[in-house]
Amino acid sequence: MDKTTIYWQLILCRVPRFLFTAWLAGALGLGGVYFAQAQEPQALVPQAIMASGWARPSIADRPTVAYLTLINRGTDDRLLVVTSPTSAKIEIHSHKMQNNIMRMRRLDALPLPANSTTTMAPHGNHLMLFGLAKPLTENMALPLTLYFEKTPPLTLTIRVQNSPPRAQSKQE
Ligand SMILES: [Cu+2]
Repeated sequence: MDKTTIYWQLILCRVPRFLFTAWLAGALGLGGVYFAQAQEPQALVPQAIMASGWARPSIADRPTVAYLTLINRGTDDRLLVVTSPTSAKIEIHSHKMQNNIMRMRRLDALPLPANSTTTMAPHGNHLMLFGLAKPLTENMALPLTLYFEKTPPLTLTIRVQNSPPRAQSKQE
């Protein structure tokens, strides 16, 4: 075995391994760029948000409350506006204890983190329905349209009932 053969063996054993590592790193790097580019348009694709809920009967036409459960299987989003033909104005409220007093505060938006379920419930976040066209009575169907920051609007019908439903109404 002459010196040249040993030299080439070294080249073949060491250098290609180094080159392979460099190529792999480059390929992964390029792959990352490729996937980032490939994934970007997906943000424009509608994300799946499902909603269900219930509303409390109103006392005459006084404001009443509704509670939604929102399942976000897409990316981070926010609930911005809720409308209903039965209500002149709907606000998203938080409900917190402050100095032993329950306080409601209007929220500009309700965060809906990616891959999570956001639940409104008594003594927590809720919808406040103002200016009812007619009193809400038990078993009445209440249509709602939800407007999100990213996801297209979602219309659903929730039921008016005195207590939380066991099986909540499904998205339409
Ligand atoms: Cu409220």
